Amino acid sequence: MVNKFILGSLAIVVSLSGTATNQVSAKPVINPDLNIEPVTRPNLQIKPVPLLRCIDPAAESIQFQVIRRDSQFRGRVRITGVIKNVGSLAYLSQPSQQGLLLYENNRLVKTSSFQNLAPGATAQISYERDWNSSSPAEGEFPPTYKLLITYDPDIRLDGNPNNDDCRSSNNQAVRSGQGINELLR
Ligand SMILES: [Ca+2]
Ligand SMILES: [Ca+2]
Repeated sequence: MVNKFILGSLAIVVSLSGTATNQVSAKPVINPDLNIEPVTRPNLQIKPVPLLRCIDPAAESIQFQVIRRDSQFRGRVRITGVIKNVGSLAYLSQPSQQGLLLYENNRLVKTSSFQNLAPGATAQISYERDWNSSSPAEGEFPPTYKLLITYDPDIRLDGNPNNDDCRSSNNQAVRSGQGINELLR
């Protein structure tokens, strides 16, 4: 029993030292056509790149879905805005300090709120309406949808660093309603 254990341990040590030897014995490859001396840098170390630790709710997508079809061109559609915390830290806040807005052209058609978002977690806002892809207002000149994340103006001064979005440039998404026409034709 003891001997087996010692043998097993020795095998692991031999195996590990073999791996280590392979790593440290790697030598720089020098092009023999070039008459240069290899540069020796014994103290050179590769430092790991620090991960960006960041709380980052972002407007991820605007999705279209036909929820009722009345004819080839007509139906009822759902427009859904999706946000996602694309950062590596959780978003932790109080209710009503942050919200979602969904615009159809310049008209605000839906508001919604969200609160806490773990890294990778999502929240949604949805709006439904009738649609006729053979009409001028929708088929020929479809409206544009815009999803916005909004915050209280004083959210950076509220004493809670866990609700401070590290990047505001990704808090908006825009998509043409032409995508709905492609579903109703
Ligand atoms: Ca804050
Ligand atoms: Ca953001």
